[in-house]
Amino acid sequence: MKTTRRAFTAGAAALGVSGFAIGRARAAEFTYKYANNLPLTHPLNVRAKEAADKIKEETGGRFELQIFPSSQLGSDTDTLGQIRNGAVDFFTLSGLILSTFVPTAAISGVGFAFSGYDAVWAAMDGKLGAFIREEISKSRQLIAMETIWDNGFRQTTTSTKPIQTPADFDGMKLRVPPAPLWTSMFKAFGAAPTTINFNETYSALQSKVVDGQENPLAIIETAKLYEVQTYCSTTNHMWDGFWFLANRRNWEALPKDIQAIVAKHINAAGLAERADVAKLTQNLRETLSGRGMKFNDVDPKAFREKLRAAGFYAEWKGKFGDAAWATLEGAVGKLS
Ligand code: X2X
Repeated sequence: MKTTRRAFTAGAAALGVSGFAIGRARAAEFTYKYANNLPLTHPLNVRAKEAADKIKEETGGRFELQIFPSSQLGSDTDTLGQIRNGAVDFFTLSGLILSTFVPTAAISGVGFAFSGYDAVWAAMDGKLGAFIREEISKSRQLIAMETIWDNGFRQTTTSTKPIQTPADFDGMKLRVPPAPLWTSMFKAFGAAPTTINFNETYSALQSKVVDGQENPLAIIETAKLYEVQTYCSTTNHMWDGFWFLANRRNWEALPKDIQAIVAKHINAAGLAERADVAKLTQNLRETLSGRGMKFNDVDPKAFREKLRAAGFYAEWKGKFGDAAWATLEGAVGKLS
């Protein structure tokens, strides 16, 4: 939702009130809301705050970015509706959850697609990222900033047992984010996935509604999931990122000079956040072990074979279509 100082001043003039802002902090000409689902301590919010301060300074106070972390404005599912209708101006969201509106956006989450971060950034800052951003733009309601932010490679945690082989997933009540590809992947592993928005995940694990979940170590740490989970198995089953989305109408209502300043600082913050997540993750296995979590390493081959045998790759190649799948394989090589 945006308020412009011109409308505000016009309103004040109509009321015969002039110089309304005299003696008070001058209201920004544009005040935009940015929502996300992560704790304040996650590098994403640290860097977003830094960007907001730089934008306010460089626009001379004309643009204010109000940050609403930890799903304060609603769950991911709710907030996707709000950014589509313009009630929220910006929202960082996994492409897999976005895929309920822009189906192709889930393609970066295909199981075991990326061998490591070199492959991730070559793809997401290259043709695959451009392909997905174009699909988002075709939606007409949203645009995505050029730099995708890092969530990370996802690991599996449980309160009941370590995951050593795919058979350990059989029948497991596992929380997954609200996205068809997540449900499909863990059904293919043999689990019993339950869709729960992130803002209800801690309580679902605490009350044993579900026995496990999967997330990067930086999320397990900053969301304190180690308090309600015991085992962490390094399944590395997929990489996930956050598109910095804008409501198209509200973005286009900004003057071009302000758009340029906002985009510059948000994209720079995304790059800095990637480095922060990488640095933070380096020591998190030790940190989380110190908090009582029991780690085990997993050989991905058996898990990737389980997905192939279950028809997961064939299913999603059909859903995404040949052009998108060719763009993915062009970035990461043949996927079985
Ligand atoms: O919901 C999740 O698990 C999270 C925080 O990783 C995402 O936003 C996809």
